[in-house]
Amino acid sequence: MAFKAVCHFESRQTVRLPVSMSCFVFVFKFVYNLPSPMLPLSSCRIVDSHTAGEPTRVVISGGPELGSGSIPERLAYFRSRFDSFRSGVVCEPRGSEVVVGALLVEPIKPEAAAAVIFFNDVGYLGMCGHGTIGLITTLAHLGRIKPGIQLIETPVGDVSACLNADGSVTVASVASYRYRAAVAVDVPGFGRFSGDIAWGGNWFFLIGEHSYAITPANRNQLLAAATAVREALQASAITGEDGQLIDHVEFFSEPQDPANSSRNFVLCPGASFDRSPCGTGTSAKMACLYADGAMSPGDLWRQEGILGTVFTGSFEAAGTGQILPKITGKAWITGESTLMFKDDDPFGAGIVF
Ligand code: PYC
Repeated sequence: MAFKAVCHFESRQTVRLPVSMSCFVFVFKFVYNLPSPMLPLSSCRIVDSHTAGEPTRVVISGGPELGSGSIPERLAYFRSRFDSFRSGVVCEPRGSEVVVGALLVEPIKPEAAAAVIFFNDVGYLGMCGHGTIGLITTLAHLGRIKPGIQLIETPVGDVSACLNADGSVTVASVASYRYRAAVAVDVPGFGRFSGDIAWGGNWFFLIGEHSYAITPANRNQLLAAATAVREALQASAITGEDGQLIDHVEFFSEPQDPANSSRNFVLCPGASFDRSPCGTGTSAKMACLYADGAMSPGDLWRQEGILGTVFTGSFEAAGTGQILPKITGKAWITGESTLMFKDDDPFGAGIVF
C-alpha cells in the first residue's frame, strides 16, 4: 500500500477570548505579572526510532508546506523559509545533535511510497542510510506499508527500500563512486592524514591509516581528530566533485568481531558522530574497495560501527566506475509524540550552539 504523506504547517494562531474571559485574564495577568494570553497552536507529530543505535525522528504531520516542485527545489524552499522548524525539531531541548530528522513530503511519482528530506542539527543531508531504514520501519509501524519493496524519493535521487520479513530493511541506495584516492591533508595539531574522497549519497573522506582505537571510550578523541580533519579539508580547499563540501569523515580499523569486515567511526555534519555503521558511509567505503579491485559485485561487506552494530553491504556495478549499493540493517521504534512550539518559548527554534 503506497503512503502519500499529507503535510501542512500548523501555523501559529492567536485565539480570541470572549470579553468577560479577557477581563479575567487581564486582572489575573496584572496580579501575577504573566505574559499575554496568547495560545499558540504550533505543533507536529513525530515517530522516533533508532537504527543500530543512531536515532531518526520522522515528522509525520504538522511539517511545513513546501509546494509541488522537485524534491531538491522543496529542500531549497525548506532551507530558505523554514530552517527554524528544522532546528526546532532536532536540536535541544526537543532533540540533540545526534538526532537525524526526516520530513515526509508528498511524493512526485505515483508509485513512490514517500518522499523525504533528511536534516540534522546543522543542516540537510542528501541521503541517509540509517534514516531510510528508520523511515521504512516507521511507515510499517504506522501500518502504511507491508513487507516488500518501496520507492522513496530523496533530494539526491530515488532509492528503493525493502522491508524484509524479519523486520530488517535493505536500502538500494544512490550510485556511489570514489572521486579521488590517497589525498593528503595536513591537520594542525594532529599531523598528516591520507584518505580517499568518495560519494555515497553524502561526501566522505575515508581514512584507513591512523593511530586511534575505535571504541566508545575513545569517542571524544575520535570526534576531535575527525572534526580537525574536516576543518583542514575545508581550509585546504579539498572538496568533492564540483567543489562540494566534504562534511563526513570516516576512520576505519580492523573489526572487533572477526565475523565482520571492518569497523568504522563516522563524523556527521555538525558536532556528532554516527552511532550506527552509517549507510552512506558504507556505500562510500564499498565504492573505494571496488575502485581498488578489493571487492566485486555480489560480495558481502559487514561494516561494524563504533557500538559494534553491523550493516551488511553489497553492490552491483553501475558502469563508469560507479556502484549501486545495497545496505541492510534494522531499526526499532522508540516513541511517538507531539512536539510543541509555543510562541513565547525562547528555544522554539532549538538551541543552536
Ligand atoms: O546512515 O547514511 C547514514 C547516515 C548519514 C548521517 C548519519 N547517518
